[in-house]
Formats: sequence, C-alpha cells, structure tokens
Amino acid sequence: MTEEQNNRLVTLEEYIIQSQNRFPGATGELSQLLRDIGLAAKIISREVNKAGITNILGFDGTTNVHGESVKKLDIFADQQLISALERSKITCMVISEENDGIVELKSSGGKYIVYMDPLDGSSNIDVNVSIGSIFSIYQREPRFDPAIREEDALQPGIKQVAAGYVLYGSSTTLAYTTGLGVSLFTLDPSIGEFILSDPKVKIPSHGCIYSINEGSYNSWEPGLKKYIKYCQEEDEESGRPYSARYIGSMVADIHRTLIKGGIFIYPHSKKYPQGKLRLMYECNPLSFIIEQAGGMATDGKGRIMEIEPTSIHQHTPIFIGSPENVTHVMDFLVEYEEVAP
Ligand code: AHM
Ligand code: MG
Repeated sequence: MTEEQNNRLVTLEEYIIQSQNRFPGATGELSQLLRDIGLAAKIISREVNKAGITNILGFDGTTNVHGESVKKLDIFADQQLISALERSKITCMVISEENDGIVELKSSGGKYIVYMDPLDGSSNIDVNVSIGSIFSIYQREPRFDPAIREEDALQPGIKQVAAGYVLYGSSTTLAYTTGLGVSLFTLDPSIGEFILSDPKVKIPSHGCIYSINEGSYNSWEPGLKKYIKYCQEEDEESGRPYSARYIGSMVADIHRTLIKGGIFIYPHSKKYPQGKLRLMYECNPLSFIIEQAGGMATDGKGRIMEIEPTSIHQHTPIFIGSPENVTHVMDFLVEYEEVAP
C-alpha cells in the first residue's frame, strides 16, 4: 500500500471520534462502549482464526440455557466481551445467550444495558464456516431504586441506542448503527485495526436470493410454502427462479442479504413453535441494522423492533431483508392465512 493510500484510511477509533464530534453535547460514553466491543472483537477474531490449531476448538461438555452444546470458543467470546464492557464501567448489566440470568457488572451504576450473542452460529465452528458476534445496546431508564432488575432490560427494539455485529468470515467485518445509517469496517490483520469500508451501506430494494432452512418445509404455514414455490418458479422478467443460499450462521446470512439484497427467513415450525432465533440478541439488533440500511424486518405480523418483550431469552419468527421481498412474503402470508376451525 502506498503512503498516500495509508493516509486516507479511517480506523474505527477515528471514525467513532469524528462521529461523536458532530454532536456537541455527546458525553463520549457510547463511543467508549463501541470501542470496547471493537477491541473484544479483534481478540475473538484472532482466536477464531487459530481455532483449528489450538485446543480451544470443540465442546467443553456443558450446555447453555437453551440446552444446546456449548463450545469453548463461545465461552471465550462471552468472557472477552463481558470483561471489555466491565473495563469501561458504563454498562450496568449484560444479557448473553450463554448466561441464564442477567450478568450484573461491577459498574452497577452504569447507564447502558448490553445484550449479546457472543458467538452466533457456533455449530459451524468445527467445519470452518463463518460465525459472528451480535450486540444490542439500550439505556437504563432512570429511576430512584438503584438495584439492577431484569425488567429494566425488557425494552422493545425501537429503544436500542446502538447495535451491530462482527462477522468472522473470509475477512473480519464489523457493522454498527447508532440510528444514523450503517457503517461497515474490515479488520486489517497486518495493523490490527478495523478500517472503514463503507460509511453508509444501503441494502438493495429488491434481491434475487432467498435464504431459509428448507428442511422444515413440511411444517411451514401455507403462505410461506406458496412464497418459496413462487421464488422457485421460472419468470425471466422478474429474475426468477431466485437463488437459494443458506449458511446456517445468521450473521453471515444477514451480511450477504445486506450487501446483495433478498430475504432471510426463520419461521415458526413444528420443532420451533415460536421460531428458533432470539428476539433480544439476534433479531432486534440485526433488524436495527437492516432497517437503518433501508430494509425491513417482521415476525410475519408486525415490525420486529416493536415487539414488547416479556422475557430476555424469548424467541421470534423473522422475515428480514430487502423491503420489496419482505413486503411480498407478507402479502403471501396474509393471502393464504390459515383460519382456525
Ligand atoms: P446459535 O445461536 O445456537 O448458534 O443458533 C442460531 C443459529 C443462527 O445463526 C442460524 O440462523 C440458525 O441457528 C440456524 O438454524 P438451523 O440449523 O435450524 O437452520
Ligand atoms: Mg445465536
């Protein structure tokens, strides 16, 4: 790289400071939080890249709160993120896929609540397929009682102050939003810095890719079956048949959807009556990102980010992606809605 090219690179640190300077009243606390997450992401990325050559790979013999097998890297990522958030003393509690209840931090007076899935798609670790970390940040509503309570964290997605993901793929990519569009960064391992790759990424308004685990086809609702058949039909004018792509790592599937457009669906089914994915640390943050890039995210009935949560680990179906594709699948769901006998 030439010296001139080097001088034009904007690091995550610089970008966060520049963005903060645009708001004269900003305290810098949220910026600090994003920097801490960025640092933890670099450490996780390093471990993910060498997973095959260290004994960190594989099951650690325990199960998480959902009864799933936990891999050592999940625990490593969980600990890295928690200790990064602990360092900056502005987060009062963390809710993580890997912990049953809330994790109260030493800085219990801190004003932020962080939800996270430290390593999403972890069943893909052993087969060298992309995985990711997801985070979602809320402010704690001010009140007199200083005790930390789980109810403080039960806020709808529209109240997120920031959210993002880190994708550990062929390169490590970080995407985040504070509600002013979505910025994308790529980790340059030679200098250990996230470099700005797109300050305002936009999702295509329509895409020719659908992404769903078709193994559960038989237990889908009629409208969804019809929509997927529609995607597979031949029609040159509308670019069909669409391509099917399903990685099985939500972060990777959403990242592709963000860049190339199309739709990602995880519906309810016989096996997962409420859907498999978690509202608070998978669907809300990724919906915030997709909406900020110009896309849409619904549970088949309404906007994901308007769901009033009743539990920190609750599940939801999700239809997310380019606005035209999401609107279209919703039309199918309504047209072929099953009427209770
Ligand atoms: P995880 O949090 O245990 O890794 O599970 C979530 C993952 C998502 O990344 C992905 O979209 C989904 O599970 C895939 O599920 P399935 O194998 O049922 O298609
Ligand atoms: Mg997950």
